[in-house]
Amino acid sequence: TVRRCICPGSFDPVTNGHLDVIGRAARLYDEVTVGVLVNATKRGLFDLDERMEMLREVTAGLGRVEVVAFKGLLVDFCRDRDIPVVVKGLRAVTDFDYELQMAQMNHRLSGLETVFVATNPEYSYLSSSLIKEVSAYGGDVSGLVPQTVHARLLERLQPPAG
Ligand code: COD
Repeated sequence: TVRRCICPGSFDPVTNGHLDVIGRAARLYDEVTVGVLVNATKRGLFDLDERMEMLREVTAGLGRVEVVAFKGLLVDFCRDRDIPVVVKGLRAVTDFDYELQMAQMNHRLSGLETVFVATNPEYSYLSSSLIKEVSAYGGDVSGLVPQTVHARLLERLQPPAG
């Protein structure tokens, strides 16, 4: 049998921290679905298509990783696709409360299991929102996001010269 898992998130945009978790999930499971949340109320810096395009570019080399949008409850999406496990990265204690709540709720709703991987300390302070904030004020985030994301951030955030 094929062992499947999902790495869900907003990925606005994908960071090296996300990529670390996705890569490790790909080594633990036969197939990884990267589930990109369609959030109608929260407008991101990048629209859904851009977020998915960046994810596809940076996961292309991993194999057996598919990038799919989902809306509604994660448990419903996982039930439809026969995915029994969520893989999440735990960055620090600050993640713990919320992640534990979601894991317990998801388990209660459908029996969906959550597996946590301890994040690479090199990237454990990274979040998409911090990346956006730092680059918006001209800070250098190269090395913290994949090259293609870095290029798009510069293009998106810097006013054209002249
Ligand atoms: N290092 C390692 N892992 C990281 C890092 C990092 N630096 N940053 C983020 N991650 C991992 C974490 O596991 C994180 O949870 C995941 O990547 C996604 O991060 P984001 O910021 O892109 O995504 P979030 O936090 O906006 O995603 C939240 C979900 C989409 C997973 C959640 O809201 C959800 O499941 N929504 C669907 C609706 C639902 O079912 N709600 C009820 C939940 S009980």
